[in-house]
Amino acid sequence: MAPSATTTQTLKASELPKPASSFGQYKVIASYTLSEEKELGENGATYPHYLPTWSPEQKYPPLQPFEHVEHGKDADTSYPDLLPAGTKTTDLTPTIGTEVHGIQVSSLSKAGKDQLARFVAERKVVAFRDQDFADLPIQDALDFGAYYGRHHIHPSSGSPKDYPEIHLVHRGADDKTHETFFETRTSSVAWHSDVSYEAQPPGTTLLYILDRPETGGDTLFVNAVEAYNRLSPLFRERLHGLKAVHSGVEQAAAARARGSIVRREPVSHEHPIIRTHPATGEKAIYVNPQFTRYIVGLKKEESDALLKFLYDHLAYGADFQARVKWQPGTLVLWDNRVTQHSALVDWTSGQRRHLARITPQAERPFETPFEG
Ligand SMILES: O=C(O)CCC(=O)C(=O)O
Ligand SMILES: [Fe+2]
Repeated sequence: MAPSATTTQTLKASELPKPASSFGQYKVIASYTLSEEKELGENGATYPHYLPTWSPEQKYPPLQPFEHVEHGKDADTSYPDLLPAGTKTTDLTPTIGTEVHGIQVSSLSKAGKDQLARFVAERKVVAFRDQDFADLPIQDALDFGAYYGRHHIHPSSGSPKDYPEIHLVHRGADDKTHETFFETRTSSVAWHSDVSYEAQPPGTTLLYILDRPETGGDTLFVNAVEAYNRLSPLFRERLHGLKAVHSGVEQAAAARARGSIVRREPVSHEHPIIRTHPATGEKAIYVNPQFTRYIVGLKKEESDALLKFLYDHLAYGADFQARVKWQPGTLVLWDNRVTQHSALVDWTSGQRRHLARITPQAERPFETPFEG
């Protein structure tokens, strides 16, 4: 008989293939060595003071509860200060995403900032073009963001020197990590809601571009309210009252395993799997495959199956998702309570991608009763 192309082989334990990491390398969760020559030299980063640093001296105690003030509640929903005459808005899709031209977010009045929180909660993600955020002193950008809540300091991501409140996304020029990443993974899509393991996860969240590839590196968003509304009333009713555990332990362990820093010891928290938005009253699915571990009270197989259904439902819902294309000067805000997002690593041009996130924390997730 002709030899089969595939033959059984016996492997020693040391030769066993390594399982793919559950943490995408596209997401900066651990330090790496920056190529100073590439990042600081000619054609280096446009905003070198925003290059990532990881300082082992940055050690913080556990986060304490604080009272969140939801400014979106106070907003005039005709948006006179946020979207005055002459502003151009274009919806990216019917249920999620709007692009805005013609206003400068950093100059908004208090009323305008309240309207911003509400508009973002309603539209889920909003891209403001031609913004000056990247050119402001970092402290001014942080002072603006502080209106929406206490700054979250990420346990392990890179931050600009002396500004641990800024979370950086950075892929340097000529970075080749995608080559190894796609040896073990078919796709870079990794849906998540940011740091949902915290007791009070972020709400109104800001992300602005510093450097970008000409094409590629878009960010995907999904509307978790619409995802909830698409479910049958019977199914929605069953989800109410359930809680899930979200854990930051594995992210911290991955950072440590890579020799990186952990600024604060990791935590886990239980959150309702359907949460209500404090300003809009909308209900959203609040479980995500990066940080949610299991549903409390279910057996493992039951919890795994239900979570997989919810993750797939969110991931397949291209008819309630939006894709943001970054342009120089783009500032994106999303409401992290009612959306999930994913970076995309789909460019191989070796062009730098560099973004800064400001991450105000919000209320402890709460649920209101099923309404049919
Ligand atoms: O790089 C991106 O597009 C988004 C990264 C991300 O998940 C974040 O900053 O929260
Ligand atoms: Fe994120």
